[in-house]
Amino acid sequence: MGIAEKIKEIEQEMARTQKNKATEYHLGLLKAKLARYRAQLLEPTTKSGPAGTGFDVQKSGDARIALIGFPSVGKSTLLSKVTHTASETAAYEFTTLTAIPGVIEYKGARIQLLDLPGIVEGASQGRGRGRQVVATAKTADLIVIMLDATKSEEHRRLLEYELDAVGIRLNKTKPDVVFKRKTTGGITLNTTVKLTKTDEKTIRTILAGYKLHNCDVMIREDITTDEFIDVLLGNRKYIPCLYVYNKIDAISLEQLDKLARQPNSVVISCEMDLNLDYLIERMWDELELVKVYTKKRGAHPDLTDPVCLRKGATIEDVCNGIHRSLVTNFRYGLVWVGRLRRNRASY
Ligand SMILES: Nc1nc2c(ncn2[C@@H]2O[C@H](COP(=O)(O)OP(=O)(O)OP(=O)(O)O)[C@@H](O)[C@H]2O)c(=O)[nH]1
Ligand SMILES: [Mg+2]
Repeated sequence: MGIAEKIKEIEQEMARTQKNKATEYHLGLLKAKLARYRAQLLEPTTKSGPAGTGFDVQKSGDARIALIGFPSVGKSTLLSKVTHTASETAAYEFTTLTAIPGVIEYKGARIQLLDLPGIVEGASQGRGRGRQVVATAKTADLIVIMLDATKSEEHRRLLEYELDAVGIRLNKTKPDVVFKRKTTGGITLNTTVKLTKTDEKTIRTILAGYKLHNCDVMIREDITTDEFIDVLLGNRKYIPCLYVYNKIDAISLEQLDKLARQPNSVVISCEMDLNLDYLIERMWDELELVKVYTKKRGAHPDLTDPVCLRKGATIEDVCNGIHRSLVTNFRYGLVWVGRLRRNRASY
């Protein structure tokens, strides 16, 4: 039996199993097993070539945004509208077969927008170029899930499932759990909050399932069983995500209103140039880039040429953004803070 079938079997068993106190333990085991098989699926196999690797497109600019969606939702149309992609005059007349980068220049930053082939259900398990697409998505600073506003909402769920299956967590923060392996001493399990979505027994079962008999675990958040498995596997990517509904020229006002009110969603029409400026603004906000202007003593800073960095960047990062050798001779810096950005959590 192949890994894909094994995964299917476990998923079916999980769907059959009623969720209650008595089965929680068994479900925990199944979840751990599932996570292991999914990890195996992404490992390279000699037969099907190098799996789990993305398209070979060099990262450039200050951040990367990946466009993920079913075929024909308008990903390539969007790329051609908002970026200066040279040659591909009518790339959207053909279905996209590889990753095509474009650059958005906005507020002094250069943002790479990656147009990717459309994915279909089963992408994470290697159908079509799907696996390569989802692997590329892992390298992005922001994922844009592009949807056809005229099509079913089911598509959104399917795409989320495919990304989840390869370890991408959308719009989530890393669970607040400290996990340390040890060589001896057994398991020390501490919690600072009451666990309502999982329990100690399930957690110990999962640890045993991974043959982790010596470790320190400190849980500081009311996590789920899945989140605990994420911590153990440690290779999860926590990436912000915007849901972009295209083709709003073809739906009713009521439908449009409903879509636009969903969290993390933007409605657009590439064809009619509706809301594209707002989309870029939202993408920029989600990336949470910090602009740093350097200046000479006694002079005004040059406000046209910022060094763009991720949120949480240090002065060392600023130095490295200017020149690799700068940091070795660096002694101190003066920092003026302009505007504090709004907090994502309160949004
Ligand atoms: N009505 C309408 N049609 C659109 C809009 N944007 C794109 N389309 C049409 O949708 C079709 C598919 O567009 P593409 O940009 O090629 O879609 P894609 O997502 O890149 O497709 P793949 O590369 O096959 O994955 C084209 O015929 C576009 O003209 C829009 O805003 N409204
Ligand atoms: Mg395309």
